[in-house]
Amino acid sequence: MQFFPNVKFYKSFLNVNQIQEGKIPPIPAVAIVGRSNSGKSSLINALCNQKKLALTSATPGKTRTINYFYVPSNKSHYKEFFLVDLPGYGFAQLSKAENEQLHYVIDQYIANAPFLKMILLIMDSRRKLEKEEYSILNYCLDHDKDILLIRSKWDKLKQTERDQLLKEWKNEPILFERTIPVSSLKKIHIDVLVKRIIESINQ
Ligand SMILES: Nc1nc2c(ncn2[C@@H]2O[C@H](COP(=O)(O)OP(=O)(O)OP(=O)(O)O)[C@@H](O)[C@H]2O)c(=O)[nH]1
Ligand SMILES: [Mg+2]
Repeated sequence: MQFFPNVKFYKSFLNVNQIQEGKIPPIPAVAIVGRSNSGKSSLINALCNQKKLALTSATPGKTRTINYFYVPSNKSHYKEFFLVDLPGYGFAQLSKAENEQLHYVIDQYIANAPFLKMILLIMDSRRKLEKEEYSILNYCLDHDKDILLIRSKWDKLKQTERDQLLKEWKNEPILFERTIPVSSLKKIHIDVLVKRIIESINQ
């Protein structure tokens, strides 16, 4: 599979309390979480091979709600599931209180979302993991949640820079086995990620 066909917008929610069991279909969710402007919405579009399914922008803070997208089953390959676009954290123009509120929404989502099967933690390939990423990563590892570390905007790097980063990442085996460098723009490794998501959904 190269991408997920026929994906449709399902619903937006302000927080996890609005996403109650019984009110949404009991099917797995795969959520994309990461810093503002890291490429979450672009990744949804690349995974679904659509241009404007999830709204993207060069201005950070575009996605402000928890957006659910419905992925219909592909009978022989995978069951139906939701792809979830979360608001980004760490957006400098927000006040401290607003950023704390965003972290609260995201943390509550990760801890309490019904049927949450997998988390895709996305970050710009050129950035180092910071306390926010370690906190999400450690939470998922401690709570036995399936997590992948998606390194975005891989197209922006020269081959020598890619080689250097891959060498660095290999020094952290637990992270490296979960790491997938991708480009939503140039469709690099989107098929690899599709495969990993299907494996998780079918488990
Ligand atoms: N070169 C390149 N640019 C990308 C890629 N993915 C995203 N971008 C750009 O990065 C910017 C932010 O992308 P979004 O997908 O809106 O990021 P987001 O994480 O959803 O941002 P928020 O909703 O604000 O949290 C846009 O200008 C995208 O075009 C990529 O793979 N390569
Ligand atoms: Mg977004």
